Amino acid sequence: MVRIEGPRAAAVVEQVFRHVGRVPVARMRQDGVYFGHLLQVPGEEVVVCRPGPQTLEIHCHGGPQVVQALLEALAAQGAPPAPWSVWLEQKPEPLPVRTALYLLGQAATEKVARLLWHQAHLAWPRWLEQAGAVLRRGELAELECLLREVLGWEDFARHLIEPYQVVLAGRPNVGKSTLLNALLGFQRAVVHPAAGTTRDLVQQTTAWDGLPIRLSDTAGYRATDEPLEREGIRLAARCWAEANLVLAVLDRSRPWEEEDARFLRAVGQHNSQVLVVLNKCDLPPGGGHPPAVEVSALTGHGLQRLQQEALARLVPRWPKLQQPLPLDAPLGQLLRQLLRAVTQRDTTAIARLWPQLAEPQQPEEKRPE
Ligand SMILES: Nc1nc2c(ncn2[C@@H]2O[C@H](COP(=O)(O)OP(=O)(O)OP(=O)(O)O)[C@@H](O)[C@H]2O)c(=O)[nH]1
Ligand SMILES: [Mg+2]
Repeated sequence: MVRIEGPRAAAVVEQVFRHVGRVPVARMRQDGVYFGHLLQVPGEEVVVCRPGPQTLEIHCHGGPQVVQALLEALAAQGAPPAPWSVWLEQKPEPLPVRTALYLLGQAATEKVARLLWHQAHLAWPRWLEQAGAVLRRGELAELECLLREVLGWEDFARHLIEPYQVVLAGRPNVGKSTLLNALLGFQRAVVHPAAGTTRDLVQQTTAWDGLPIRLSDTAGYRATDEPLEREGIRLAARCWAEANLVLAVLDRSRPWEEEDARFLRAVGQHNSQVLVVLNKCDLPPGGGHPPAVEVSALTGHGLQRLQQEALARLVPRWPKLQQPLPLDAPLGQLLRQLLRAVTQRDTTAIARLWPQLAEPQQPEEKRPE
């Protein structure tokens, strides 16, 4: 589908399309549908729709050659193709709406896409209208509440696009790499009975309940003099620290040892978000382990429960579909500035900031394509 927008849209389409009944495109009413032929591609039947006064759509069913020929014909009429991001920049939409539409192009799952679509078409337009009315009535305490509620979702909103970092940590041979592969559903990392198999970080992005998750497998944690392995362990510890959640994997088939306690303490020093996982529950228990999520990376037992528990830690609450979200850093920053102005009852700053949020804006710099 090729969309033609602008005051000359009908005149341009007239030069590339002929209606079967020879009715000029200019006479087409809004939401009308015409059937006809492309003039530049003999025999090519297309449907033309008019969703808006200055917007026409040409629906082709040919292959890429037909679309290419159509684009060239349109360009020759003074309607060059525009990359979607450039097209979006020109839309007279308020910042939150445009942000949602922009991020929609980066959504990695259907769930995120649906959420962002709702942000653009329902959640933000409704909120801006409601908050605008509150502001006009001068109810600043109410506006403050509305802003605080939106800003409460910053962490959730950030991870619609940026994956949550989930790291597999553990002593050598507990089955971290096997667990990574099992959680991904394909073999990403090398698995071997020898301890100290994984040295480097092995990362792969997946989705849990429609949210992007980056899983990292790390080198087994132990005291060693081997320089390469030490480097791997150093890298692992850094990865633990940066994670949103650490899955601390223990081997349930071996008896609990002082080394396990030492490992858990080390993880705890790097990150407070730790979920203990007892792997190899298909084997008889070694005994002495604290209660934790039990899985078998080999048979797949308990993996779903592990995912649910991990996700519950990452996302303690889900927003309602109509809840507006601070979708990216610039939007979050603007909302915080506005909140500060509202809290301080600084009407000059509010008058300056509110239009930046609620009124259609042209950005100063172009985003990358
Ligand atoms: N029975 C059983 N064996 C498992 C399970 N998970 C892993 N293993 C075995 O344990 C051994 C070590 O598995 P890996 O996944 O390489 O362990 P790792 O923790 O990544 O080890 P390093 O990379 O050395 O730190 C392999 O022989 C696996 O087949 C499990 O759930 N049950
Ligand atoms: Mg490994």
